[in-house]
Amino acid sequence: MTNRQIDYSTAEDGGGAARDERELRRHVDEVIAATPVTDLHTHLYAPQFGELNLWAIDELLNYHYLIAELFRSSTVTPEEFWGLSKTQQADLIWQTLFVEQTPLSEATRGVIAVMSALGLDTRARDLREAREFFRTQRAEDYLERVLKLSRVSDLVMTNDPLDEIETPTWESSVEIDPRFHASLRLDRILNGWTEIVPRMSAQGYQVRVEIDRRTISETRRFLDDWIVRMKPLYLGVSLPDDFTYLEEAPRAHLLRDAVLPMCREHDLSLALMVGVRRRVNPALRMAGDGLGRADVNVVARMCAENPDVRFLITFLSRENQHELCVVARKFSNLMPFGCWWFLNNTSIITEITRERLELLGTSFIPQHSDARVLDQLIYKWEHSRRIIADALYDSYAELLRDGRAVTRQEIERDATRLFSGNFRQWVGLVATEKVESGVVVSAP
Ligand code: HDL
Ligand code: ZN
Repeated sequence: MTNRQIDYSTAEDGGGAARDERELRRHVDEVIAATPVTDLHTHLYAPQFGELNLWAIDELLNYHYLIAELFRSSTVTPEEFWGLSKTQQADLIWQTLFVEQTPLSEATRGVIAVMSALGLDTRARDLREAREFFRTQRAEDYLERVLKLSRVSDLVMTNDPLDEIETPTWESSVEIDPRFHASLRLDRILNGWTEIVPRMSAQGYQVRVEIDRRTISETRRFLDDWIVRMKPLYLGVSLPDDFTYLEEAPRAHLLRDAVLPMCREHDLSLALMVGVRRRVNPALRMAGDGLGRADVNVVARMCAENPDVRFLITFLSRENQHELCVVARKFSNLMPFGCWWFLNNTSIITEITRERLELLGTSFIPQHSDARVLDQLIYKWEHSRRIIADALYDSYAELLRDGRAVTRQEIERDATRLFSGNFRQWVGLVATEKVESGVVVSAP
């Protein structure tokens, strides 16, 4: 890594007017490769959460993206698949998608990228070598190796205060790895109120299916207690494509009278992830969700009605992305983030990142991993860094053609803002690291 300060400023500034776009490309690639990431949305868990912390080849291959792809190429039915053990499922997925076929999808290429990064045979006929490798890994050493390879300095979990497997860890006094930050996920409350009332009641909160004043105050007490316990960086919820916020159903009532007041009281952002159509094919279980185009104006209305709340917003439909950029130009309390789920593919990340740079400059968060298995950080961030580097390079090259070069420091500033600064500032998380002259340094 060179520390040589290449000054791209124009001749009149006295700097060396390096017009060599190859030099520019090299500096962009070096900076993007070295810049630490704060991964704002994952389904990973700190090691302290035990069985919830998923890693290694059998978990990698049982990713629900791969399960959905399996059924397109296998005669095995979902019912038969769910009857197999996890290792049998992984063997079937490996044989079907990686041996009998060329792994060209984002999710299959991702497994290849992880295996390659770990020095494993990516053309193996079976999983014996991979399983033997992981059997010899100490969990804590492997965690450090994955965070180093992916250059993820911090990540945010998706935490559910009504998940009976997760809550005992929060209720114990165990110290959570400080690199794993919490977010408080509200899906069960906002999207499944009727079903969740008994479980909230069992936790000692006098809530009723019919939402009255007492239920609202008890829901706020529930949120208050879990915010104090989890110290989340934000509150989050996924919402269907037909979300309107105007409906009188529990969701809008709870959002308006319980959740948004809590955001204000605790100065917490609200992450809205809009456009999921749950259980399009229930037989596929977690792999059975789909998407739909949503109404971005609903989010615009929420930003307008709640100017004192900061929103983190992502949509699941490609068709909503340009609208989201335009709405973000209208509301400074809206931070667009990520290329979520079915958008997390090279062709679409490329399109979304470029239209965001063109419409928003660097005032957005380009990506989150949504990783469910620790090892996925390696490929999800390698793939996205490559694409973001291309988009940034082309933007700088355009700027150069328009008459202004960039310095190495400006590239580092922009990359730090995109990969961590925008998010950390939005949620009030003190910056810890940034890249300066090619070296990762602690931020002031
Ligand atoms: O609702 C969400 O947070 C989604 O990301 C779902 O968890 C989905 O199953 C997923 O893993 N997408 O990547
Ligand atoms: Zn997710």
